[in-house]
Amino acid sequence: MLALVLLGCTDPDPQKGAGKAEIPGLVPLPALVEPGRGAYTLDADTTIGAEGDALSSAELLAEGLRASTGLALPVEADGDVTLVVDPDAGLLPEGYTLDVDEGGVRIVGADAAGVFYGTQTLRQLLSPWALADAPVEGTWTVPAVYVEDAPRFPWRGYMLDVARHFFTVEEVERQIDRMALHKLNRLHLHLTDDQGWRIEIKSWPNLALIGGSSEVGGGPGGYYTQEELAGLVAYAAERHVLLVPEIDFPGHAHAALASYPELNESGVAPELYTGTAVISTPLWLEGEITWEFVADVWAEVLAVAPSVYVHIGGDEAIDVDGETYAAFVQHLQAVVAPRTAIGWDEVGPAGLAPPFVAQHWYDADNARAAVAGGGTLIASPAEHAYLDMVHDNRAEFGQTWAGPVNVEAAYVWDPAPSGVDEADVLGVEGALWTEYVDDEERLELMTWPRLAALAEVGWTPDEARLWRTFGERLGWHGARLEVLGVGYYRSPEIAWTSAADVD
Ligand code: TNX
Repeated sequence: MLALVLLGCTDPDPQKGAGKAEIPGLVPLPALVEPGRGAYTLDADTTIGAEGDALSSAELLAEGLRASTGLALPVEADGDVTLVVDPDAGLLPEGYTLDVDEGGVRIVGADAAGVFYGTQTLRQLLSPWALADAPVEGTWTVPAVYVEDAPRFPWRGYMLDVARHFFTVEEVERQIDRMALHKLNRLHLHLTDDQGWRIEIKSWPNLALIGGSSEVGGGPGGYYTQEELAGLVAYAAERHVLLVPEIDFPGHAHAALASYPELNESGVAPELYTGTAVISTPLWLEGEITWEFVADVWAEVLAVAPSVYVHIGGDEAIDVDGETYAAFVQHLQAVVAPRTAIGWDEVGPAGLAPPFVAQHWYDADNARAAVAGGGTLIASPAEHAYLDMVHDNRAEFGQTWAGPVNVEAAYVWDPAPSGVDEADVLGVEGALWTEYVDDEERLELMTWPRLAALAEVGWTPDEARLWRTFGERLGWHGARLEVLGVGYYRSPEIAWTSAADVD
């Protein structure tokens, strides 16, 4: 059934038809969108119905819509907007159906995540102003439609490098909210690097106190207490986002070495590093203390972040010979077991035991080696998925080594590198490295709208994706980002709709 209707989605104008409701541009595009006739309008009497596993999505939906519409929208067992989890509805994992007619809205999810994604589609079917965080005048009409939807990939991620520049809990929470609207479900926090250590480790307190005391450019840096990180884990989980912590070893360890003299072969701690160039100081792998240190760090991180997947780093271990590197990343895999280890693509040929995941960023040979060794892939090829690359040649800052990466480059690509089956690809992740991203304004400018393009690569069936129609939908989506207060890059490729021009 799904496959049949998908064909309909390649029609350049699937959403138009005589007498049919006009459907606003949805991002990411659902697998199937069939416009109906008429509409349902939220009003003072509208109730939201949900029980059990659907309840938390109902509360979040109601909370958001109350803020913008000023309507009461009580959550009750039965409602005009009904949310139901039904594992027997024949839906794929994270999938949902959404049915709107003049009598109301019904969302059925395969699981709690499916219901949540149904509510995200519902938010996009309303006026962009429904996303406002304070009451606005508006018509809260939902066009009649039938949506049947499920993601292409289970991994739809965003990596934020909080090590080169630190971002506060509130700043990270705002990005989680935005991820959720785009049906993204993995927040990968790059917690350590040469320029900073951002997570409190109680058995090695100087990591945060010294290693967390600065950042690129010499600013004050910062770190998350374990309690704060646990709070972020919970905040993300409520929005069906899994927080995946990365502790990057054995390279990129300068901040750790600067925090403890005894972690250095010389017995002397180097100065903190605040430059933008990648230096990738490696751990002292011959030192017994290093192995104790690594075990202590991971024991505490694993206790705070319950994710099935954790990221062991493994990139750019310049100056570490291949054999030593392989033995060490294999050791890291054992340290984090039974969690599934993810490493940057250099772990591909390093003999990790399946199951493991390689995050492909640079070298497709490494990615192929990972798959040959029984691993799966997260696709983050720099020329499509690196959000620190300049958008275009007008950019005033950003990396250029794999760029520019414009919206089209972020949208038009295949997550499976040549020679790899899609079945071996877990999904897609946009990565924001922050050497040149020192505040939230720049963070948003680099992340959006490209992360919206990547979200669609990760969610929408490939047969239903078309660059031209995506551009049109994204133009409309710009009004949503604007209402949310996202300072996104006005890519010249897109005809942006201004929120002021829509009801
Ligand atoms: C490469 S990608 C790195 C990062 C830099 C980035 C800058 C990867 C695994 N390593 O350390 O921040 O390039 O674009």
